[in-house]
Amino acid sequence: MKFPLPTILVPTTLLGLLAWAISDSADTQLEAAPMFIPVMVDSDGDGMDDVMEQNYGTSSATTDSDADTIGDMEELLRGTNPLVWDDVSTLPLAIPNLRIHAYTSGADTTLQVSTLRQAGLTHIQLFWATLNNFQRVRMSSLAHLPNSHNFYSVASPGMQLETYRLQIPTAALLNQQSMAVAVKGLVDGQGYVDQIQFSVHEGILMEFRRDATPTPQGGGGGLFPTDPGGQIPEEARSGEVCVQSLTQVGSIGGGQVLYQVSDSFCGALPTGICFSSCSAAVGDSVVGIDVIGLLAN
Ligand SMILES: [Ca+2]
Ligand SMILES: [Ca+2]
Ligand SMILES: [Ca+2]
Repeated sequence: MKFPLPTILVPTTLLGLLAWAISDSADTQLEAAPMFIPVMVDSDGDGMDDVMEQNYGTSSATTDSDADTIGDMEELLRGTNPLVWDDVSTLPLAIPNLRIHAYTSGADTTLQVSTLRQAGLTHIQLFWATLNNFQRVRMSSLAHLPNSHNFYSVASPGMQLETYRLQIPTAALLNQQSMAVAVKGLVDGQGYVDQIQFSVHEGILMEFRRDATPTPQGGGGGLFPTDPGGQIPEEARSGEVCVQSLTQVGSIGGGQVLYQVSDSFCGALPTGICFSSCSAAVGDSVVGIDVIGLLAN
């Protein structure tokens, strides 16, 4: 069986940054029972919900998992690793940012839009894309769904962390094999956009993380299940993630780009999963959905 990754958009230059050791214990089968942790619960009040903390390996009992004085969610927005101690005296000053993250617990998936800013976040827009459809999501159509809007103080002088959370039925994401959600907004008056790309494999909702995924080893991108406690097929190996290098071979138009898998392997990353068919994907052609590209048209 080929590993279906029709939505993964991975600039090869980014994957060139990835480096980690292959785990010797990679053959361990994951036998975890499903865990249903309530969504939109942030026990330590750092702007990162408990399920999201579990997904990233951070602690839901302390705001600053690595005790470097920068909070866990603030680190994700600054691009530093919340699991690796950073010397704040040598770090560049924080700059504004806008990010979208997702996590699943049971039947619920939460989309979280987070911003690190001085003055404020305005003109927020959400966009939704599948292989056949691209649309702006009307906020009024989401008003009935559980949501929250919160503010947090942060270590960066003069800045504040602001989050919007929206709870949607996981089933709404599972009925598409490939999809992407983008957020666009003005942060301190400047335009920002971010997107999260999903793919469904054997009923599991997966997200692609392209940037510094927090791990004790450093970071990297790849496919991760959005539900840290969900059932995973027997062919999947826990503690690893399927990493693919994609080379662009053509443009289809309509925001879709054709890639060929030039490299594909299982790499050790806590909370990741890898399928035995991962490496068999080399040579496959895949279609990437680029919402940001669509927005630029
Ligand atoms: Ca938290
Ligand atoms: Ca920290
Ligand atoms: Ca850190």
